[in-house]
Amino acid sequence: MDAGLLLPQPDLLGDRRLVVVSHRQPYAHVRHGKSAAVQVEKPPSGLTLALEPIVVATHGTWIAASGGNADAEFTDARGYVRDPPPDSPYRLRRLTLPPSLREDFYTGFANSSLWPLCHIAYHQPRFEEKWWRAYQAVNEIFAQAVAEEIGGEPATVFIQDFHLALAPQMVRARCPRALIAQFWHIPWPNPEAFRICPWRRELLEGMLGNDLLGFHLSYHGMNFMETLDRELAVRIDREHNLVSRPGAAGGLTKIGAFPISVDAQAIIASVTTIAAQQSVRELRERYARGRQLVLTVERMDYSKGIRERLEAIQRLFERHPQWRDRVSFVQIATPSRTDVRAYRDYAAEVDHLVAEINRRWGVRDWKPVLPLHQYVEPRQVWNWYLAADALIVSSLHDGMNLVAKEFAAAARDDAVLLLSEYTGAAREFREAVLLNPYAIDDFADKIAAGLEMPLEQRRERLRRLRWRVLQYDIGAWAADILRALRQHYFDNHGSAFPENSGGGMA
Ligand code: ADQ
Repeated sequence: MDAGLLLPQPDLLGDRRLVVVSHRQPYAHVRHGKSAAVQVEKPPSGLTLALEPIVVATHGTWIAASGGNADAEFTDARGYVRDPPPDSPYRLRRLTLPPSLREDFYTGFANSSLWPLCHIAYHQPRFEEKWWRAYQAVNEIFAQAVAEEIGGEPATVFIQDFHLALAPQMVRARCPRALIAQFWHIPWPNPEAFRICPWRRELLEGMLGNDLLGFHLSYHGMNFMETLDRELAVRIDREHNLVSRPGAAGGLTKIGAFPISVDAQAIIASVTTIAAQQSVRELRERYARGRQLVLTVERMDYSKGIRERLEAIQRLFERHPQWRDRVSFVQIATPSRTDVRAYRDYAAEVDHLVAEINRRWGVRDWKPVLPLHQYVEPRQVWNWYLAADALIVSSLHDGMNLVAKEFAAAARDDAVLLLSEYTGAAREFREAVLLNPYAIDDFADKIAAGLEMPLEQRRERLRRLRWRVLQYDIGAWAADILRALRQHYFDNHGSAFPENSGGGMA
């Protein structure tokens, strides 16, 4: 993929270096088995797939926590990867988090406190003092690494997600010349939901270290400002979405909405190759066998509504018997956060439900649900999209949902997208069949309606969805954020970046 094409105006950064900071690294060195060769693996994360092209296009540096079991063999003493793989040609610095902090930070505060706190999916967050301490300590480690990377330079620091809510303020304290932006990839809940967090003020203060704070939807940004209004003594300019803290160090924080997207051109280029077409034929021969093939792709996560969807599939067979033995549901779900008990329990429940449906409704050589609970290479995921007659996204709450957008790029012209109305993507994708995953009967009826939709309507809807994802792709998202950051700087300083000599990023 030519990442340079993705960012139409690379000089949006001026001469500032770009440093991307995320907990998850964009790729890991992994060895499966003692004598096996080391593989470079990219995680099934919307976040890293979205950001890598931007770092390549801007010749930036990425700072992230080490995660692969063979990472150390490929990094120097300071944690820099020695020979980056050809498709990830940029500087990656891996931080080795102390084992004593790792679990409390990641399994604890990030995934058992903040994730359920921000997703209103009726899963109760837990708060433990030691998790919080680890979260603070890990955020300090990241901030220190940024300071080592940029020193006193006027760089642009782009921090990712809910793992690093405190880092912006910590970076600001160490690097006063840095321009700091953060993108929050998950929803921001309403103030009532957020106020159960014992450390809510500290989190909010950390995030006010940003010059620019982005959410997928303006609704999330409004929730954030409402939360600030309740919790901190801030001044909020709702006309311009600006927040200031009288007397506090740092400046104004601009809040913006930037709906993340995908590299639609790269996906289309990949699925139109001969190899992809061959793979699609094989997938259909093996998994559809003359039936409708309905696909789902997600991490194994309770917020994705997998249990609700399986119940809706049962209900489909009860309410619409004409679909028995005529549709196969292929469920691609990567095991995720398996250190968290709630995730292990959820995966076991999903397995149980799948077995029950297959026992009850399976006939001869057909099982209605085919679970593929494994990681699948991105290009093969895209082939699956092309092989499918329909895709269901059943999230109970989702910041955006990149799977829906990838499907819109890759799918056949007559394929159907069934999309939970509680995803950020539903705000843009009006042509999808929108569904409420909590309303099981209606969910089942929507699946039937999607499968029975007249051909012309399917084509028209998919054409529009594809247009949307081509119009606003990942490059447009990145350019919008960088442009907003620059505009914000201009509004506050009355000039574009002063250190910009107009030379661009090359
Ligand atoms: P996620 O919750 O991880 O992302 P999503 O946006 O759907 O959800 O991105 C998942 C990515 O992983 C997609 O690119 C998908 O293709 C890939 N993937 C999923 N399952 C896979 C599998 N079994 N094998 C291989 N690849 C798989 C978070 C937020 C979202 C937000 C993104 C980006 O929760 O709301 O859209 O970040 O901001």
